[in-house]
Amino acid sequence: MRKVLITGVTGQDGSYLSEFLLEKGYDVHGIIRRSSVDFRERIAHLEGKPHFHLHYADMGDSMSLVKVVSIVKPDEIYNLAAQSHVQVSFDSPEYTADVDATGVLRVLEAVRACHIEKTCRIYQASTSELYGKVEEAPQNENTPFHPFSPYAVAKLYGFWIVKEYREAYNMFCCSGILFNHESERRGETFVTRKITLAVSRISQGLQDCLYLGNLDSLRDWGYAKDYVECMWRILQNDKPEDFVIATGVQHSVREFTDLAFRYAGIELEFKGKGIDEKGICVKGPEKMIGKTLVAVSKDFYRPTDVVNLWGDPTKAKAKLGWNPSKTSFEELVKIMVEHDIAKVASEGAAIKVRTNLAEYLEKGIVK
Ligand code: NAP
Ligand code: F7E
Repeated sequence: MRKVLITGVTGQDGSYLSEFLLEKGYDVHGIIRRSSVDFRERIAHLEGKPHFHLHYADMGDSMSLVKVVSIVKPDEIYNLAAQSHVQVSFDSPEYTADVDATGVLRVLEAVRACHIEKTCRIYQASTSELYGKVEEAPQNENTPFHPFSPYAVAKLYGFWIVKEYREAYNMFCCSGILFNHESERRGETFVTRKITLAVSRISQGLQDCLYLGNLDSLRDWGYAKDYVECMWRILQNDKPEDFVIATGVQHSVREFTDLAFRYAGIELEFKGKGIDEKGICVKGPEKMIGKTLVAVSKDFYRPTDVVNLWGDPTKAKAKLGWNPSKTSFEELVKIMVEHDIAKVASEGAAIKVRTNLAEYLEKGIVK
């Protein structure tokens, strides 16, 4: 039975990848970090399965990583753990560098320290944020990098150290340069999930208005469930290579918002420009008509923003046989809205009382 170690197993991608690899017949080991509360919502349904195991370690602690690698002796490692929020990387740049840059080095060195570098294949979660202030569109494996946030700069180190270990030590380690991928398990402060949760709350009378930052920002959004399959395919390739994983289709934050509201039965008209732009309800429940349901807040603007991400998945299609069009943009938005409408219907009132998260998000206290 092949053994796999996943860092970031509690995250969006880690949870889908665990499900995928368990179905493929792997013995799946995941790294979790110590916390004062046990809150592992995304993998709760996997805990207790005979081939799903959890180990404590931290990306900031090389000894803990060496210990887990020496116990598991994995055939494959998927390094997904990261401080993954771009805005947070402006607030905590040093921590982001430690986890997202040096953390990658710690994983590679743990593999060498355990003498499994000839047999263990390593996947590194690289990102389209590396293209940052883009120099061409669409972006492919040969497009120059121009990182445009502390997160992207840290991930650039991760990308290059993986390439260096491949060349210096002949290790099978490679990067998936993944464009944004979303799902009903996406963290609640990333823009897509923030939108689908807000749409669900607004449509159920639990929130008045959704405040966003740059509505013109363009992203190539795919479905996370489809993308984890590609991570696995990258490690099954004959030789270690880096791949762009994207849908090849681009949409703006405004388009995502508009469509999400439509799936909840509300039509918007966007009026005004920049900070003054508003999304006004023109069709939907009577009491909402004419109301501003979307507004722009400077709180959600970034010091530098990446605004034109558009991936070219030609290489992944040709060499890995991966299908980038499995889930369309429209299907993705629908899946997320339908999920969140049901979630808010069952928990909405409780959420409001418990944390006022909707209000925090609305006022920009949580970004
Ligand atoms: P996510 O939901 O934010 O999950 C991040 C994971 O990393 C969580 O399991 C988190 O654990 C763990 N982690 C963070 N700091 C850690 C530390 N110091 N030690 C151990 N574990 C730590 O991210 P995701 O969306 O699944 O993304 C997975 C990876 O792909 C990340 O590296 C991200 O940067 C990269 N990426 C994501 C996208 C995307 O669109 N989703 C695109 C390109 C690349 P806790 O649960 O304990 O916080
Ligand atoms: O922002 C704009 C924001 O935070 C997308 C991570 O998984 O994908 C993710 O990073 C865009 C940006 O994701 C709001 O300015 C407008 O232009 O959802 P996001 P991201 O920054 O693209 C990449 C590939 C990763 O690697 C990362 O780990 O949307 N935007 N208004 C907003 N963004 C947020 N979060 N909140 C807003 O209110």
